[in-house]
Amino acid sequence: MVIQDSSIYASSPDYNVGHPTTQAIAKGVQLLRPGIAKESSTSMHARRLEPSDIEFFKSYGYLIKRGVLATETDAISQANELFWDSVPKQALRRDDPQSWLDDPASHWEEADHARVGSLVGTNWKMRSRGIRGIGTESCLVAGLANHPKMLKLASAFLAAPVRPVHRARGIYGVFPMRDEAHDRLFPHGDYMASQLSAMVLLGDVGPNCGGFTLWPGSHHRMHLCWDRVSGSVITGERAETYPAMRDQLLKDTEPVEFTGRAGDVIFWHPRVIHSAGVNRSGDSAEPMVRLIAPIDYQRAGETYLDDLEFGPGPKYQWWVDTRNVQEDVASAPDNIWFGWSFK
Ligand SMILES: O=C(O)CCC(=O)C(=O)O
Ligand SMILES: [Fe+2]
Repeated sequence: MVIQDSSIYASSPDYNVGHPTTQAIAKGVQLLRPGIAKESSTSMHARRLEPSDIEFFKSYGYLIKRGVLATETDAISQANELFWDSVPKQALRRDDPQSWLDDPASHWEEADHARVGSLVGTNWKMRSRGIRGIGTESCLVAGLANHPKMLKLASAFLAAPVRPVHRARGIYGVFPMRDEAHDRLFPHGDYMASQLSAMVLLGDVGPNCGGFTLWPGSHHRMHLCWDRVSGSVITGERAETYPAMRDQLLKDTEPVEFTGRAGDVIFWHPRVIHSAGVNRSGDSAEPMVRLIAPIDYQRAGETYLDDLEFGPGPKYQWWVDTRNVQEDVASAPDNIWFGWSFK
């Protein structure tokens, strides 16, 4: 049963800070410099999942599909308007880069973080609670997440019809900033019980402009650190192996950032280690704000469960549409692709 009434949890934090994925990165772990995310030879085929796409996704845990939603210019421009219209007191303005460059978070009062989503450093996760909260607007849900091309691609990955999406996570912005103290990646894994995740570009994003950044191949390395194949839970010894595996990955693997044009999509394996990128455009002639819509998919017709201890559910990760499912199985060395359309 998915609990609909979230009012009793209205004052709980967004995240479960006790979740093993949130353990700090060990001191002395040096992150490698990000490169640019690669494409499969068929990334330009926006309508189908080709065999070369599948091979690429299996190896690296991500797949770029160019231009899938490029024709959805109304939905994309409405999403951009929604973002800028939601800024408290219009303190950050779309056509006024000077308004963003000095500590954008200074404009958020205490109540704004809950009302329009938290802005920490340069990163605004624009979202809000409630069945009509930010993330549920039709430009995001009908216009992008449930667009027939997206549902078709998602079901080609998941070997089943996908459950229609009720909400995107929201709109996530990365502002440029001159203060180098904020020039950092925050690598982590999400615990949203998603079976397939996607980021849709809501504007053009060049290199070093805050592109969604991920560590290729990390889905393989992290698979056994989770209790089940897609669920949110990590217990027992895995609570220690998770951060150890992640830190080893960070030491030896070069991350890559997703660059492209409005309407391009990156599909990613939900166990991939990732981060928002660093937006250095503040020092360039054309400062820009990076905007994406993060979306999560799962198979239709499964038995969905709220997880009150780990999330997602009304208490933690309420902005996530995906849920744990009863049909999920224990993770094992040979079952990373359990439930996918390929082995
Ligand atoms: O904004 C991004 O690029 C990544 C956001 C993210 O990792 C998250 O919120 O889980
Ligand atoms: Fe994340």
